[in-house]
Amino acid sequence: MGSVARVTESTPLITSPEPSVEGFVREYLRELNFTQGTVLERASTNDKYLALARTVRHYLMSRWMRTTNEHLRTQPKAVAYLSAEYLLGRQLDNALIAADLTEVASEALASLGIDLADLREAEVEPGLGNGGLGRLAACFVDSLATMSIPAIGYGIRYEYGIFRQNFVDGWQVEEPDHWLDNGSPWEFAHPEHEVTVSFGGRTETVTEQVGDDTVERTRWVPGWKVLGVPYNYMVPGYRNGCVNTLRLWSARATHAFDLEIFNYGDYAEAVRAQTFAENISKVLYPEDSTPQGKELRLQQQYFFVACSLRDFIDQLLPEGFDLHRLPERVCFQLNDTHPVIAVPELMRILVDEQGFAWDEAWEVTQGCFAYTCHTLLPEALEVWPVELLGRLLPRHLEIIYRINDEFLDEVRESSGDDELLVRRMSIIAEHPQRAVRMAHLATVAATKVNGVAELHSQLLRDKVLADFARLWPEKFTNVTNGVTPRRFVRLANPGLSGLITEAIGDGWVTDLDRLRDLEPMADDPEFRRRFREVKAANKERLAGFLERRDGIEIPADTMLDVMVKRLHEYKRQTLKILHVVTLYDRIVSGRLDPEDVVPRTVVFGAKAAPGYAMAKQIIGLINHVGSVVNAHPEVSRVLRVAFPANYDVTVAETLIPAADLSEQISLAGKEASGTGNMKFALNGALTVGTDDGANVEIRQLVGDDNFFLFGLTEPEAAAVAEAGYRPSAYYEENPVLRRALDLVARGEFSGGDRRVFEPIVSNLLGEDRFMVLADFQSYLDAQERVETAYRDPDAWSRAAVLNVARSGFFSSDRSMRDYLDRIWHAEPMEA
Ligand code: RUG
Repeated sequence: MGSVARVTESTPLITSPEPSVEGFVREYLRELNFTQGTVLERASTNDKYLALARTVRHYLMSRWMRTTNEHLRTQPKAVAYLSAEYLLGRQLDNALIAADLTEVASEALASLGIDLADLREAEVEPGLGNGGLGRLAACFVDSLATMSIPAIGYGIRYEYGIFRQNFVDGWQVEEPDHWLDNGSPWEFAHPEHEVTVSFGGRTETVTEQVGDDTVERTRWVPGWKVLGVPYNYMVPGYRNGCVNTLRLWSARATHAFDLEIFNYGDYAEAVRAQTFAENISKVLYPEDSTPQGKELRLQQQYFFVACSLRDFIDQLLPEGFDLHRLPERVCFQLNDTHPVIAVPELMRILVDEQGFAWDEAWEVTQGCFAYTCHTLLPEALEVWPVELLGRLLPRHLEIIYRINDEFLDEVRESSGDDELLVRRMSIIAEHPQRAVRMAHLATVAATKVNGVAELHSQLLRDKVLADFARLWPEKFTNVTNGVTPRRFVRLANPGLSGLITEAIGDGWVTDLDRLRDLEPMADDPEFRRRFREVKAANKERLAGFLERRDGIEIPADTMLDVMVKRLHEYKRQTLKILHVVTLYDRIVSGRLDPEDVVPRTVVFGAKAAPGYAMAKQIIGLINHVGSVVNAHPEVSRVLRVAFPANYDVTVAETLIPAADLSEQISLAGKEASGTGNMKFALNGALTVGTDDGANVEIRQLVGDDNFFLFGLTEPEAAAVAEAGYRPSAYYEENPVLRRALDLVARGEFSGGDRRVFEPIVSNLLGEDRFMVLADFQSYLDAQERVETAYRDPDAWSRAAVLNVARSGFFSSDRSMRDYLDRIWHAEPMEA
């Protein structure tokens, strides 16, 4: 514990260069020649990009070192964000704006005949997350740095991030994501800080003499070990002198293990052992909301939290730190259930290694953890079979059992031995197999439990974790998600950023509430005209991007209707595609004159988990409908469908600023929050949405007139389900719905083959768990209102400007303030 050298103010630091064009050219050529080992004339685009990334690093480096030293020296209370996913997006532009270096770099490169825009395109984004949860973690670390909060992000350096999606005949095909292949200039490996992580084996009881007393202690005798090597990434705050650290762990075989096997001359076995160990950080699990019980995934979870706790204690605390005071120094924020195994790990460290009494250790542990739940779907709450957890982490299972025993005693005491309640709340589930409920463990251990939007937090309290909320009402709180305005407005939408800054100054970039000052501009015709110009230019930019990247042509002058998010039945991409089918059907059957249709381009972006068959079917349906619609001479004049493959942060940054209409159409009570919904509103798209997740707050803030609400509310949906939902009744009663579903069933979009989309049709008619059919008519009605509104460009852009002006609440800086006030109680460092 506490192996940190004492840090004093006088620790010498190299100072980063002052930004100037000549200076930048010098630094750049030095990187190109000395580090990249090439000359300008022979340098590939990748060489030039790598040299640029390294040059930009120079300008942030002394801030990073200073921030790190200040944290070590002053030992403030820190936030340690534990997350299995970080969906970072490209780093170059973010680093450039943080260091206020974009113009200098662009000019310097131009003087060497290089276009900055070309080098941007060379960067491969690290896709170390599946979707909203991972992107949220990336927004949060950005905001923490921008607000000078002492914080460290901990996670896994997956060698392969989220798969690359390709379409073959309209069906999703997954390919590995070789994101590290061309070099990764933003990371710093620190093998000297490697951590040993143990697995397997057994536990034993040993007797120790402590003074005059003989005490019995449990000891873990592990079966095998791996090493965790940390890679540090800079997390630069926006022009505030603070650069925090994101520390991602990579698994390696232990040296001793290798050597022993080598000594026996078994090279193949040594390589096998190495592969086995390194598999732990090989791939990101591609599930989102539907985790499958994979042993490797549990290994990953334990691996990264064991490394992170060890690292925090050994590297960030001073020599001899009294761990009783750990809650004064850190809050470990558990991002979903993935890192929850950190709870028994801290108990193990305190009890087994540090000799704490159980109660003392539990008090410290409870003071150090907080838990964020991100779901309402029961299948997304992780459970680990006792057999697996006991085999992989035998000591941790014992600790979990003891935590559970003591917790259930408390439940019995407070409930008068209500055994049904005890069974419901137990950390151990008995059916269908004995398993550890990680959400229960997290809730029992955490000082606070939060949901990610008001409605979500309320449903956690009232439904998912209701028994716990009754026992500990004060434990439950809400922190509505947010998104970083730096990446998703300032960087992604330079046109709008310029317009806003011209109107109200640039303070909004770090104080997004200031967007309120734009409200009067909504009534200024000239401002609205310029706002429309920006939107039109963003559509042109998108059209160029899709043509270059995917060979997809979209008209740049139609209403841009966008649905981008993971493919999941609860998110209801099916509802959107049924709307497209309905428009197609009306035009083809002559019931709707194309002249009366507001021309629109519907853009989808979505990856399906590779093992999620229905999601992949839906992707196939969207692409097949798209092909037929786009090929139809009359229909395609007013309706186009585009589905660029491999939706990622980079695509989002071009797509969202161009959107007119944001599709947020999940069944109410199923989407925890959503964060895409916030990005669209901030970029001046109007939402067509249900009363779900953060849509509720968006609508409240932007106003009913500037939002297209439809669909059942959560209590209504619950009542329909309670009464026995019969989707076929909607089909029978609604001829428009019937025609749309019949077209799909008849094979209109599958070359006449009825079998292709039969699983979708029969699922909708038979079960329809997410009530697509129940909400269909209401959705069509909302789309009619959308069309009417869009016909009046002036009124539409007024509503769009109001969306921007009233969405400042959705900054992740505000989310951080809420976490600080309600959960973390940490303070910013002085600039
Ligand atoms: O599905 C949720 C989104 O509603 C939410 O906005 C996001 C961030 O809070 O997290 C998503 N999520 C949930 N991703 N994985 C899970 C599984 O628990």
